[in-house]
Amino acid sequence: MVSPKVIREDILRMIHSAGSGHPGGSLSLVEILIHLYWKEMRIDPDNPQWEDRDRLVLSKGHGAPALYSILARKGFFSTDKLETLRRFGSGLEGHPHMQSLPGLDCSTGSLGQGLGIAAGLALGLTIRKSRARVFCILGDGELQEGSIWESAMSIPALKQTNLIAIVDRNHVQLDDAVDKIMPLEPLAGKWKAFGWTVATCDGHDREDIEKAFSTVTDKPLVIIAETVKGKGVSFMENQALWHGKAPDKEQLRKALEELE
Ligand SMILES: Cc1ncc(C[n+]2csc(CCOP(=O)(O)OP(=O)(O)O)c2C)c(N)n1
Repeated sequence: MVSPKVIREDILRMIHSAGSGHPGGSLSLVEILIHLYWKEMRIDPDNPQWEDRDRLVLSKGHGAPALYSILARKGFFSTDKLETLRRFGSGLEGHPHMQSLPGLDCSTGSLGQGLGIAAGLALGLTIRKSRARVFCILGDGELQEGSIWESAMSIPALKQTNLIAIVDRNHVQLDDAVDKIMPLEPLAGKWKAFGWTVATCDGHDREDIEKAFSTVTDKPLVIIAETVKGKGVSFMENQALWHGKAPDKEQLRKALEELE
């Protein structure tokens, strides 16, 4: 299993080299993605189009650097490609573009759309009698999009238990705290009221994450993962400033030193 430190180093180096990107919401995703790709999902990096693979919809598409690092470390493509983030024609678009890179199951970036797309994918798999599951990662700021709640309503109504939603609850959105802009609490209560089973976990603690994913239920499962935006780099942690800003050379050096 890859170490979170390796993924965090990749994220920081990629965004530095691109000169733009989203470090905060990429760093908060690391342990969740490691769990998914190393413990949870049935995938085959040698056969990215395998029909019965589990799918991931990264609805908060700006977290792409974390996903690209995971896919490269998992063997979907060479790690040498990582430094081409956001370069024209590289395939590592600022937001995931599924036709440009192996291992991507969905193009995202426009917030609010991923849960509906995941519901469609899950329905298609059910119709084909596939055992594959669909995982959908949502940002907490993203939950302010009304379209999320249409899907949150329809997924339990259609008994789509082959779909698991994960909320990256890092409490900060683009330019301020989520709860200052539009409070979400009681967040677990909202999902429960819509017909979901809710599990919560520390989104940086691998055992706790594993426990949440093992929740046994006959309803669709949503995991609210408590995370820290910018996790691992002290000057980025909980700072909206680092939502969408690349570290310069000196900031990168400091950040990598901290990860050591
Ligand atoms: C429809 C839409 N509106 C606005 C944006 C611009 N935008 C990108 S990230 C972001 C904040 C998202 O906050 P959150 O979901 O909490 O992301 P995280 O903190 O996990 O990075 C916004 C407003 C977008 N990508 N799509």
